[in-house]
Amino acid sequence: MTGDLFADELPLAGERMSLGPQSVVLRGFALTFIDELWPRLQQVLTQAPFRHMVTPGGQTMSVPLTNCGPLGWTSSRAGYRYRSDDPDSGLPWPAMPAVFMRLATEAAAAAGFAGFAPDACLINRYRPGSRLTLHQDRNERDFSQPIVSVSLGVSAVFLWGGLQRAGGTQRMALFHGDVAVWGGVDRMRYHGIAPIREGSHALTGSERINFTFRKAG
Ligand code: MD3
Ligand code: FE
Repeated sequence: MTGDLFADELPLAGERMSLGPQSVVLRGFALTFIDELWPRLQQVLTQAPFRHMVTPGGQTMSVPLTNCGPLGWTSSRAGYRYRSDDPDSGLPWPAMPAVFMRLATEAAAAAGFAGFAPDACLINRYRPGSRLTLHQDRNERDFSQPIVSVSLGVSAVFLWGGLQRAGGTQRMALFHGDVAVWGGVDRMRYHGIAPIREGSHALTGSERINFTFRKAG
C-alpha cells in the first residue's frame, strides 16, 4: 500500500508535461533504470554519505546532500561552489555510475538537448517537512547547458517561477521515476520544492531522493 499524497492521481509513464518553451517533465522516464540505478546509489552513499551543509548565511540546510562525478556542488560559510573533492573526506567524489550518465544523456536527448555530458550529479535527500526555498541555479559555468533532474520515492510539489523572484509560482507534482529537463530560455527560472508531506514508498520509505545532473565546469 502506498500512503503517497498523490497516489490517486498517478500520471501515465511516457507522458510529457511542458513547463515552459524549453523545459519538460518526462513522466516515468527513469523507471526502467531504477533496478540498476538503486544499488549504484547505495555504493555512492557508502563512499560519500549524505551530510547537512551550511549556507553562506550560516543556516544548516534542511536537505542533506552528496555528489558523484568529477565535480560536486558544495555550500559553506565561504559560499557555494563546485569542487572535485569531498570536503568531509578529502577524497575525490565517487565516480558517476555509467547508468546515471546514460539516464541523464538519454533524458536530455528526449527533451531536445542531444550531446548533454554532465560532469556533476548532486543528490538531495528529502524527509517529511524538508523543503527547498525558491532559488536559481547559477553556480555553473555555461548556462547554455541544460539541467536534468530525476525524482525517486515519495512525490513532491515542485514550485516553478519566472526569471525574477517576485511574480508568483506554478505548482507541479513530481512522482517516482519522473525526469525533468530544463534548458535554454527556462534555465534561469526560479524554482523550489514545497515541504515534503508524510508518505511512504516501497523503495525509499518516507524519503524523496532527487538527482540533479549538470555540466558545471
Ligand atoms: C528549474 N533541486 O538542487 S530539481 C537543486 O528536487 C534543486 O531536489 C530540486 O533545485 C530537487 O538546485 C529541484 C529541479 C530543478 C533543477 C534545476 C533547475 C529545476 C530547475 C534549473 C532551472 C530551472
Ligand atoms: Fe535548483
